[in-house]
Amino acid sequence: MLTLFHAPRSRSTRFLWLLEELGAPYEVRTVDIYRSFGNTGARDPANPHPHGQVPALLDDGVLITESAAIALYLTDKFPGAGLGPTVGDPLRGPYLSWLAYYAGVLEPSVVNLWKQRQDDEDKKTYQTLDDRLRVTLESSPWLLGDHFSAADILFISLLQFARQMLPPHAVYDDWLARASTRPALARALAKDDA
Ligand SMILES: N[C@@H](CCC(=O)N[C@@H](CS)C(=O)NCC(=O)O)C(=O)O
Repeated sequence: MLTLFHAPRSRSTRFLWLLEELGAPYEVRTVDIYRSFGNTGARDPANPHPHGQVPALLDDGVLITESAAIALYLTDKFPGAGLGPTVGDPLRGPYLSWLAYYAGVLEPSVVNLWKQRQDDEDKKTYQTLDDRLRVTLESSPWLLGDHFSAADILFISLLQFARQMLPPHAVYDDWLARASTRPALARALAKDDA
């Protein structure tokens, strides 16, 4: 059984979405977390994440943390759902590249944006993100072409919190609008606070 350790309106909400997309059986354990905005909450002893954060996923006793790792783990575990190209698929390389770029390049800059301590490197990251995403989404509906994937979930869920990291542009509005019509997202949002 999969157990998602979750806190409402946080980075774990995206995994409600992915798990709903996958049609995977799972249970949710809602835990408290420290939230620096508002200085509320606290590390929850019931949360197995080594840093007291969410998301954390337990799969029959195996702990997986970090959004990009959880996305890859889940799409590999349920390949039939077609939400992440598997080894041997020519799209595996682009898929891994988007996941690693999300975690290694974009996340640190977005944290700086939230903490209002952006420097020139962060601004360069948003510029290159804008260039790269625009080229991709002008020619295809999703990051990997015609097929929606967990990579879209990572980026879109971040954009839902930090739309200001990219300039206004129809290509982004259309991408977010396409995602917002997905029934799995509606189911996830209904469970987010439940
Ligand atoms: N790099 C981690 C970031 C996880 C993270 O920062 N989660 C926030 C919630 S959105 C959290 O748990 N904060 C509580 C804390 O840092 O103590 C990931 O993507 O999974």
